[in-house]
Amino acid sequence: MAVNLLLGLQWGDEGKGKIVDVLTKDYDIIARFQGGPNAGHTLEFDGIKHVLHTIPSGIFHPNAINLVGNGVVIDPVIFKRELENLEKYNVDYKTKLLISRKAHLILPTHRILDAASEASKGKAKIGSTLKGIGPTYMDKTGRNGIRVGDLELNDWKERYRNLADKHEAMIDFYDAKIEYNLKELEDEFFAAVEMLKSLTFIDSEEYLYRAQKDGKKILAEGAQGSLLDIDFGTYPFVTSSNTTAAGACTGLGVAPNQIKEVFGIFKAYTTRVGSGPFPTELFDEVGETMGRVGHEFGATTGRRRRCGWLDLVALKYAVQVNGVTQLMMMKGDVLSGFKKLKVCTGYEYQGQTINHLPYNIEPENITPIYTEMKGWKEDLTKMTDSSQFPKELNDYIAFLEKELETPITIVSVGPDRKQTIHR
Ligand code: 2SA
Ligand code: MG
Repeated sequence: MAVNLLLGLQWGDEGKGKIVDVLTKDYDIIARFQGGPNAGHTLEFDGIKHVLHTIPSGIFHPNAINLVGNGVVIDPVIFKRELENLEKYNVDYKTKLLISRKAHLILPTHRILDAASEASKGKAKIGSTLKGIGPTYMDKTGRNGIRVGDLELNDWKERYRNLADKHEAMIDFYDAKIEYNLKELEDEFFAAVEMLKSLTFIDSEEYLYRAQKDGKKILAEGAQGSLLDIDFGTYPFVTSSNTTAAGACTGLGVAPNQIKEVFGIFKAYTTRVGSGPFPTELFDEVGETMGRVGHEFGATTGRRRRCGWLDLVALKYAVQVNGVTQLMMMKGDVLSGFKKLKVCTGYEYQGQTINHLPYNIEPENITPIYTEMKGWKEDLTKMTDSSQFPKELNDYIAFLEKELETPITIVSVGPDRKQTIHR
């Protein structure tokens, strides 16, 4: 049996959590492969909204195993809070949640370093979620990190001290005047580590290999989005992991030829939270309406998300880099009532029209070229079958499928599990 992969094709917040939750019934294992508590995956069912950060979005289903892979970075403090939240809903996480020994830990000083780095950049800041993601991946690639498996060793606290001391010197270097009480943060951290240690740590690449041999169905769940990928995103305004398909191989130990379907999720418009270029961003009432109707606020930080029209140049790039086999369109319901819809189908760049994503997409280099389409006025949120779709929505979908050369197999018409239409 192969591994299917689900990932976001824009700048995150496409609705990955919701779709993983919808698809979980067909899988035995849901596995996260990158990112960490910077993610905010929102699931809604039975009138309750749940936000997950590090825990895979299959956790609410009775049988699926949820795996936190080696590519993920874990903040024990936030993880503990997530677990406590699950207790309220009687989720048996002790048996359903497994953690890779090779996943790296976010230390309290990583969070402070993140804040200090951001403060030192002034206006050029990345707009990170301040969860310590960048500094933790720096320690991973710098070969200084502390991994989950280290918690099973006797000297891990010594290693912790050495690294935290080094971080303190680095924080001083930034001279960012950040106030913090390390003793308090460490007390909280060590308590959370104890809770983490009550969970099952595994060699996840071996576990997944055996699971595949046994015919188990595996779904790899991406976080953030393709345009935030450390290599292929809008660098430096990106996150510090590979959010694209290749990240599932390195973040889980799954071989490339084991990946079968690649589900690419996108919003019917575009949003971005944090700094960085966004060619189709709207600064007018239309963008404001998208944000208001779509409740576009960060699920982790509460920050307002920037909104704009769908950018097919960027989306095509993401489909290409990921080898997407099926598309899923989210939040089409938010566009109901717009008289005209615009879709960016090219960029004017250095006096030419181009259809690919160039090295530099800063607004001064790019003017989006739009194709206008007629909008639909019908409320989509109560629809249960694609036969109920208005003609204009069908035209929109058909246009995207043609441009992206990939079928759209799911159209989401609202945040609830039930508001999901298969085509
Ligand atoms: P970081 O914290 O180092 O990964 O930030 C680097 C950039 O990556 C962006 N980023 C995100 N963008 C969208 N959604 C994310 N998750 C949360 C959500 C974000 C939130 O689901 O809403 O609540 O604000 C996410 N995580 C990281 C980030 O904005 C930086 O541009
Ligand atoms: Mg999100």
